[in-house]
Amino acid sequence: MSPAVSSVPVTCTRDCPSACGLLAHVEGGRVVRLTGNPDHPVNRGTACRKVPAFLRRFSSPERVRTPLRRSNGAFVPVSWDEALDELAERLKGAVDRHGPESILHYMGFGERTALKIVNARFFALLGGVTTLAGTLCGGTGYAAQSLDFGPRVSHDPLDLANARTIVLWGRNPVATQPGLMPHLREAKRRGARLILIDPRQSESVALADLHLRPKPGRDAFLALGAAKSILEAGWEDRDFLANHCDNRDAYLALVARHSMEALAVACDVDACAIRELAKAYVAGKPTATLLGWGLHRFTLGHELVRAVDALGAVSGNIGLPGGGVSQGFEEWGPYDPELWGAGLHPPRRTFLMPQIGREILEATEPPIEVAVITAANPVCMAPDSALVAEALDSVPFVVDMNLFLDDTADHADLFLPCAAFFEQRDLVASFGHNHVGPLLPAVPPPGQCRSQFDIFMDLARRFPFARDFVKTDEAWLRLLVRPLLEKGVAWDDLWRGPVRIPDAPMVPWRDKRFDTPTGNFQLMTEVTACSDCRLAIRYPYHLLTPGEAAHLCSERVPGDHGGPVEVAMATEEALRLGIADGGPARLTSELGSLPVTVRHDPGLRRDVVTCPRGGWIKSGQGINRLIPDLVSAVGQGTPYYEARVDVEKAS
Ligand SMILES: Nc1nc2c(c(=O)[nH]1)N[C@H]1C(S)=C(S)[C@@H](COP(=O)(O)OP(=O)(O)OC[C@H]3O[C@@H](n4cnc5c(=O)[nH]c(N)nc54)[C@H](O)[C@@H]3O)O[C@H]1N2
Ligand SMILES: Nc1nc2c(c(=O)[nH]1)N[C@H]1C(S)=C(S)[C@@H](COP(=O)(O)OP(=O)(O)OC[C@H]3O[C@@H](n4cnc5c(=O)[nH]c(N)nc54)[C@H](O)[C@@H]3O)O[C@H]1N2
Ligand SMILES: [Mo]
Repeated sequence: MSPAVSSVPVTCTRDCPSACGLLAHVEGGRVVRLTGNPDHPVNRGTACRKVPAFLRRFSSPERVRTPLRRSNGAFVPVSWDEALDELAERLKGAVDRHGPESILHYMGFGERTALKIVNARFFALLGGVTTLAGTLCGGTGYAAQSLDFGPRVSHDPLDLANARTIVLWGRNPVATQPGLMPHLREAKRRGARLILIDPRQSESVALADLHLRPKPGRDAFLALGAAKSILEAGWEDRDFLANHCDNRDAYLALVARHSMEALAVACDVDACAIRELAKAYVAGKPTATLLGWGLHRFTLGHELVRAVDALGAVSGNIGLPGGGVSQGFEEWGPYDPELWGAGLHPPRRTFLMPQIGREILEATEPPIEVAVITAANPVCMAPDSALVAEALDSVPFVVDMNLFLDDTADHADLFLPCAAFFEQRDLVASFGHNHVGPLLPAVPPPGQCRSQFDIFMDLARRFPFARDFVKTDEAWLRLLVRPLLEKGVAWDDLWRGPVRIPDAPMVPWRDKRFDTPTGNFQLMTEVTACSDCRLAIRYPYHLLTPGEAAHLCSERVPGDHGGPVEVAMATEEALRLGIADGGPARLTSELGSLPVTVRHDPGLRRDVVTCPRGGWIKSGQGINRLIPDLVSAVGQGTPYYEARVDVEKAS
């Protein structure tokens, strides 16, 4: 018999770089509290404000507890056997009649644990279905950093202990990576200086000794300006530039081509502040730059990232403990690449995630017959939501695996209710640090909910490849973690608490040998001239839609929506338009318009309006109805923050 009271080590699987170690406190067969695991070296016992809300969310009446099949427009409960028999039939029928590429597997970011790799393998075994290329999240920055350094590697967040200056560049950890806070607070206590670069006064301004507010999408000019200032003062790292970089002359020519005044105008930060930033990169060394996901969301996002990488190089912060230009980590990096590499995605058709709506609608050879959506809410979160909804409605059979009936569920034919994170066994790596944490089933899933792993194993029993594929979670996990075991991690240790990936560097590129074709760091050589486009005249405001502290993307329930989208606008700009604080307005883009409430923000730039991402369409929000489905020039990312809008007072 298990004790009536226990605490089980688990790891948060929300789509957040923190991937915090948590303890699930179980009493009377229920998780009564989730708290930070004091043994986790990154979050160190802390837990963010969303954690108690998750607990309420997972036991809320809105959570779906039985499989649902749409019948005459409405969902009705069905048994698992009915649900999986029909799904198997549909999948087999699609393969037989139209080939495996008539099936789309849309894998979202709701959970990227180790066993999700096995779910994806199911589709590879069907013969290789249509999968996704590109990303709604961090593809641009990954691709940009990989051009400069070779495949992206970041400083371990524990290396922040060595930094004298920390630059949060387009990143907002107070809201979006609370698990990093112990390290930022400790750095501040030690006297480290913190600089925030963000067009808005984000929550992280509370940490900042200096806040620069560039015009959105213009950070490349700011970074070039800081580099120019360093070069003019003769403070550059000459050894690094001469011996470890390619393109030095072209980069220096690029910097020389622009006057400081022109650069200051281009990013709309005054030259004095740019010089102060330059000084922080040199006199304040080691300077750790944490690039955020805010920089990815531009068509030319790669230039922003590469210009900051180059600033790190010029200032001598690359390969330096406490320095570096860091961005993220690979969530599947610790697992066996034989299982998640090429074999996972045989060379078959891919659809661009940033343009998923039009990709589905335009597909002819073959058209999509079955779409299986796992841990995602694309109707709400992908750009041009109306087109995504239309696309799903054109697919004969849409399956949604989730916990809640969100905007995407409205377009599904079959809904399969999944387990929450502490109701299953799995392993969790992070896109924000180097630790792998355990997930143990603190309690069983409620009602008929099942883990996605379980669902795919049961589904696979209906296919001829079952013999090799159907295994226990433990058997699959042992295969997945082979590289960790080979590096000396003990299997049992993986289940006791967080384990550091043994060969993950604390300080990458210390030897100044880079993973590029020449072994040198690649300095950028071009920045696209900025000229405001035609759209800017009709739609004068940049629309930024960052994450909000209270919710993780669209993970909310209808009751969390307090009315229309709340848009922040510079106070003087709102007053100019005659819109009172809390007053109604219309937000209009080239795609349409939305009723909103305007909140005055004295700290915001006048050319920017912002609102959080993630509010549901059916609760009167759905900001992605206004955001066009562009693709970034490098890395197939999604330039959400390229969206332009107008604001008008509503009566
Ligand atoms: N609470 C909470 N946590 C989250 C999320 C959430 O929705 N809520 N989302 C999760 C996900 S999916 C991700 S990818 C991460 C993202 O985490 P972050 O890296 O923090 O990304 P964002 O919130 O998109 O944007 C960060 C900041 O970039 C700023 N920004 C926008 N445009 C520019 C620009 O041109 N230049 C500069 N310098 N800054 C700019 C925005 O104003 C914003 O404050 O957070 C994760 N964590
Ligand atoms: N306007 C705008 N839109 C954006 C962005 C932006 O900056 N601006 N940022 C984008 C970013 S960074 C991201 S990452 C994407 C996110 O895009 P999505 O991944 O589509 O969106 P989420 O809201 O994170 O949805 C995750 C879903 O997974 C479900 N889920 C959670 N845990 C589990 C589980 O264990 N099993 C299953 N089956 N489901 C589970 C949740 O209930 C939720 O519905 O959105 C993007 N959308
Ligand atoms: Mo993301």
